[in-house]
Amino acid sequence: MTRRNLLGLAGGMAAIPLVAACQPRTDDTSSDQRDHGSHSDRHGDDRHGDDKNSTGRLLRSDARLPEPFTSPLPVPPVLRPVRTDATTDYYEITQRPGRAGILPGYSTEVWGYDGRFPGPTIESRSGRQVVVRHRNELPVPTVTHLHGGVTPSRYDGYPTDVVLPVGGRSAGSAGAIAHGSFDYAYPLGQPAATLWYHDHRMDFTGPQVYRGLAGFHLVHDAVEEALPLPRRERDVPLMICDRAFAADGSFHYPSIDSSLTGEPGVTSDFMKGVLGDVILVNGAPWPVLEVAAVRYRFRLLNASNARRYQLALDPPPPSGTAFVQVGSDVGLLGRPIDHEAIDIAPAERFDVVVDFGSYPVGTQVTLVNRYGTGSTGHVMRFHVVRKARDDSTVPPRLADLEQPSPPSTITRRMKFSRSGSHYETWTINGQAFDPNRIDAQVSLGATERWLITTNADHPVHIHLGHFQVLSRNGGKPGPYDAGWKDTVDMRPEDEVEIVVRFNGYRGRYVFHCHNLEHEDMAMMANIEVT
Ligand SMILES: [Cu+2]
Repeated sequence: MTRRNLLGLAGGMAAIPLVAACQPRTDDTSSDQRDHGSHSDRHGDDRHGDDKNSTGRLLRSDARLPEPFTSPLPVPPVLRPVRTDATTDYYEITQRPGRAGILPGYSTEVWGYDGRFPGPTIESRSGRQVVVRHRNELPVPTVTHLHGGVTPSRYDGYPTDVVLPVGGRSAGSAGAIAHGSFDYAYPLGQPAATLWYHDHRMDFTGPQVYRGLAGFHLVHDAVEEALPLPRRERDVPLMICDRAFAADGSFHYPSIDSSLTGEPGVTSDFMKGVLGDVILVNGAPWPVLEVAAVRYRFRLLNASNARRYQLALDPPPPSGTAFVQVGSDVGLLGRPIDHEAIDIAPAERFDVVVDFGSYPVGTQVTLVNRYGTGSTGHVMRFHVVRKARDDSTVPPRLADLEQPSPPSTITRRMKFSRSGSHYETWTINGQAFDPNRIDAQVSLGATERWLITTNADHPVHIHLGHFQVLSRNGGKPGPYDAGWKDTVDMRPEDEVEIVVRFNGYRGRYVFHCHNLEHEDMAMMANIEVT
């Protein structure tokens, strides 16, 4: 019997209505149970007060948690290249354990890029190649994926293409194995965008990202630089994620084997996803940022394993809209879009401008999460401390957005659901991930029309292929679907039609759910570009 079957018999039980009535109550969200034909197992109340807008289960911290809005917002340092030549910038990152003072009075071990969480930010220029030598000084194999990158297959971070720890022995991985370090080469022939890099190790992505393996990679280009958007210290990346902390201040995660060297996966009660009760921004709990009463550009990234957020400002600005969106996952929008609030699913990015100019000096503006309650209902705070000169604006036109012409018929259908004889695992079209099976054969340069359906909250992420949403549930795209994307937020029972283009490179790539617990439980499939 395989691990997934074992997990299934335990974890799948709750999905069978007759049995579920006898199960102990949990604070699982109920949303993904609709497709099992009965509502009798839905939990009417929620003892732990978490939201119904994420598929997952709340894990409570045992550590003493600080008052919110007491830590200053950290901004990850920008990494300097070790050398550059006419075409390429070369970087070196060592993945290693480090210590971080995340909660006051505690020291937390992180597994970080250069021992930091978040990792250092890489800033690069469209059209200039970047080579990052990743050295692995962690006790486990790792794989690094540049999320949103148009990258040759060998460097894309395929889940079995592991980098073994320095001095480590091969554990029989099925992929390409590097010993101690590997040079990831990124051509970056793509427009300005907020990309991010994170671990992608087969079966262990959830716990390895949770321990800290995530960082920003910003791409700039001439189109972006010609725009009068806020710059420098007024262009701030915000990595939002939730965590739980054990009594000793360590990250608390329900791994079956916390060494991450043996049995993969989480305990069966967390197979829907792990939700923490502490919201971190750039690694600090509910931080505060002092701002001038001017415009700021915030690159919002949801780096959570499973949590969705609805972000809003409290109080809302006295005039104007809270957020003016200027970019989506993989580039600038054609025109800005006003949002009073933003729904953001795991792995999505929203590049937004917030104008603090209409708030009186002295105002405390809280970035709230309307989908959370209690400790998860707020994210961070902006303190408007002074007036300042503001030369920035958001112009009515941002970039020339290509509108791909989709084929007239659906070329592929992808159903993301929990399935198997006892709903034992997360699958795509009923199948668990198999590195040896090609699920979609695509011609290089092809434009395809995909119809994606879901039974729970599944943020669907495609490697290599960027896409636009054509329709949502038979109607127009949703308010958060604009622009070129690599991840689409799908709610239970959603049906989303996309047009996706596979440009750049031949080879094998994955697409998967970016709820990392679902991904680790095999909700992933292969694309082969030929
Ligand atoms: Cu999922």
